[in-house]
Formats: sequence, C-alpha cells, structure tokens
Amino acid sequence: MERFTKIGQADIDFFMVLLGKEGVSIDPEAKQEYGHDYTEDLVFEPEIVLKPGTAQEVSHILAYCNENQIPVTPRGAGTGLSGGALPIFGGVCLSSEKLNRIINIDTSNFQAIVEPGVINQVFQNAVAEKGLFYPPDPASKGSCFLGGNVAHSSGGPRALKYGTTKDYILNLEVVLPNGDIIWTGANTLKYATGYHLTQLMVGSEGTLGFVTKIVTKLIPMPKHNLLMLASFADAGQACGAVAAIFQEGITPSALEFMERDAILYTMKYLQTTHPLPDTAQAQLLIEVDGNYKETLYTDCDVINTVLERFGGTDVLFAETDGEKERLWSLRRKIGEAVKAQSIYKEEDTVVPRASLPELLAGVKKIGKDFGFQSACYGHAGDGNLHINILKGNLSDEVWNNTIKEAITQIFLLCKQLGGTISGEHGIGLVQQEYMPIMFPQSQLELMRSIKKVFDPNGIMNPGKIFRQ
Ligand code: LAC
Ligand code: ZN
Repeated sequence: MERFTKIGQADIDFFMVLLGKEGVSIDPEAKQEYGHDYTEDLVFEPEIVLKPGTAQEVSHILAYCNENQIPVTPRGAGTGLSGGALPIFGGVCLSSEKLNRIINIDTSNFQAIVEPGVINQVFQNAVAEKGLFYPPDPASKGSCFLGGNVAHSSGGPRALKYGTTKDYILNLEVVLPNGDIIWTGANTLKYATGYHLTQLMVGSEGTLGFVTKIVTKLIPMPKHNLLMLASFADAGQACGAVAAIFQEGITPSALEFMERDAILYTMKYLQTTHPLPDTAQAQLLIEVDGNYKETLYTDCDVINTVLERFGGTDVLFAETDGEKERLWSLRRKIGEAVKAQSIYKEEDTVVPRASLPELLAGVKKIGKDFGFQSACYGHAGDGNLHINILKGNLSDEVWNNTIKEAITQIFLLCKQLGGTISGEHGIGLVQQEYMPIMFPQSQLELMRSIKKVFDPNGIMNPGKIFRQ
C-alpha cells in the first residue's frame, strides 16, 4: 500500500477555498521550479505548491494533510545544499514566500520578530539601520530565507566569532503537523524552563513542524572592520595558520580558506580579476571587527606575524569598501562557480579547527586513491571545510557508486578527528545514508522517536535526515 495519498480535485478545491488562486499553483512550470533547490541537479516535483500568508492558514493546511495522509515539504528560498526542500514523495510544497514581514525590531531589548520568508540580507539591512547586527550570514544571504536558516542552523563566515543561527533564535511560533500553533519558549536571553523546544526546532530541517514566526536576538553593530588576504604556496600551511591565530588571543570575525582551483573557477565564472600569485596554492581571507580601529590594526599586525610563520606571503589589505566587497563576492560565489564548472558533490565537513590540516591532507589522499579532483574552501576558523568533489572524467559507474565509498572514508576521517559530517548545510536527502557513520542505530532510533511524537503520521518533510 502506498504510504501517502495522491492529491485529487477535492484537495485542490479545499486549498483554493482556503488560500485563493494566488496561494495555489499546480501548473507544470511551478512544479518544475519548486521541484529543485541548489542541491546538485536533483529534481522531485511536488503535486501542488501552497503559499499561505498566515499561521492560521498553515494550521488549516497541516491539519488537512495530516488527516488525509498527504506529505508536506516546507520550502524557503530553495537555496539549500542537502536537498531538504525536495518533495521526494510529491504532495504539497509548503512555501514560506508570502510570510515575509519583519514584524518588529525592538531596540530596547535587542530582539526582532520576523516571518520565515524574510531574506537574510533584507533583515540584516533593516536591523543595521537601527545600529543593530544579526550576524548569521550564509553565502546565499542575498536570497536565502530566515526560515531556511532556522531549519538548518545555517552559519556563514561570521559564525566563528558570533555563532550560527541557533545562537540567535530566542523563540519560535511553530505549526505542528496536527495543526496546533505553539510558541516553543520565551523571548528571553535565558531559558531554563523544561526541554528547550526552540533549540530542538532549530536544525530539524522542517521535519517536526512549520515555523511561522521567529524571535531573534540582535547585538550592537561593530563600528569597524578590516579585511586582509594572504597567499600560501602550501595549502596545508594555510590551514595550520588558522588555529595559531586564535592561540595568539585573537578571534577574527571571519577566517576563510580558498584553494587555488576554487579561486580560479570563480574568477572565470565572475569574469573578474583577483590577486592570486602564481605560486599560491591557497589563500586565507581574514576579517577582524570591533569598535576601535587601533585595536584592529594591532590585531592585524599579530595575525601578520602568524601568517609569516606559516609561510604566508603577498598579504593585502582591502583599502576601500569596494575592494572588500570584491573579495567577499568572490568568496561567496565559489559554490555557484564550482557548480557551473562540473557535475559535483559538496560535502560540508567540520572538525575541531586545529585538525583542519589533517582533514585537508586526508581528503587529498582519498582523492588520489579514488582518482577524483576536489576543490576545497570554507570557514576555516570553524574547522568547516566545504569539499567539492568534481566528476571531471570519472565514469557514471564510478560517480554513482564508487564515490560513495570515498565520501564514507572522508566522513570516517571527520569522525575520527572529533568532527562531523555537516556543519551548516544539514543532512536533508543527500547525506542521510551516511548518518550511521555518526550514530549507532539506537541513537537514530531515538531521533525517529522524537519525530514520531511531533509527527505520528510522518507527513512533515518525509524522507529527510534519517530513513523513516
Ligand atoms: C559557502 C556555502 C556553500 O560557504 O556554505 O559558500
Ligand atoms: Zn559555507
């Protein structure tokens, strides 16, 4: 027996009455558009796309789907990299795009209430106008939604100093699969009042409920930042410099690693120039921020001595906002550029930062053993290395089968180094087969049991995170 019910005319009529024509799409173009996200080239079309504008509408939709055993896949901007928004069983794609209001920015308590369809950068700009700062800044910040950020606890370059999304979520309004609307906690900085349901929801990838309001913490906007770029003839040495910078007592606001190939692909993709010496195998992009310029210059001097110790050369400072933006734009576009270059798989490995050189060396060795090229980059200060495995000349047979063994070896290495298989992209669809590397069956069973408490009929984003 099919686990889920296919959507019929009666269901379409119900949703039309509830949301009106504007809130319902069933045409082939919409199904195609909402059938993919940024994950590789995967496509799974929904049977219907719903765009509610209130929590009450979400509640009616979920209660109906729960009763009728219709699968529901929540969707933000579709910028995810682990296939979390792919409706693999068809059914409803539940889009948050009409829930896009910034409800309140509270400058006395440094908090904001927003809906999940607000674009990360739009929110950052709105709070910046009031002198406040919302640090989580995924590379896709210009288009990704805050709801998706909550679903994956997204990070970004600034996470190493300021933390990821989970560190900025105080409270959530969530519609549960049975249609109940709850608040998960309180709008307070401290919370010791039973199980922390807010933090359980963050990173749950839309498998437990649909977030309709987000209460975020804000902090004061630092007044200044400095950005420097350093080149290394040896990529391992670049990784080695990372932990050493922290050991000097400095916490940069960003510390990004970029391998030569990743930079070259992005220069080509953006049709832009970039200061990359012929000898450079890797670069570090380092930002410091704070309220006092003098302190930042002193920090940069100290960082410079560390960089020299690790063979860093050609250290450049971005002199203008335009230069800063050019460097950041190149860094942020690497993912897109690699995608344009080759069929690829992106792994989101993370290890304790001092183990980064070992991780990189291990990845390169595994690449040699299995005959694949990789372009690595990422948030070195967090020990978070994005590994892009390129298909290049590999046969389909090797790509579809053997490469899984290579990925398994990379993930086993992460685990052995005290790390894990995703730092910020989530497990979604594409990483779930590797979950048993991280957890014994008993622990996966514990997670499944939690899922069952929230979603006994298994309608919320089915087939994600772990096998259900
Ligand atoms: C980045 C995304 C891919 O760091 O996480 O560019
Ligand atoms: Zn990243």
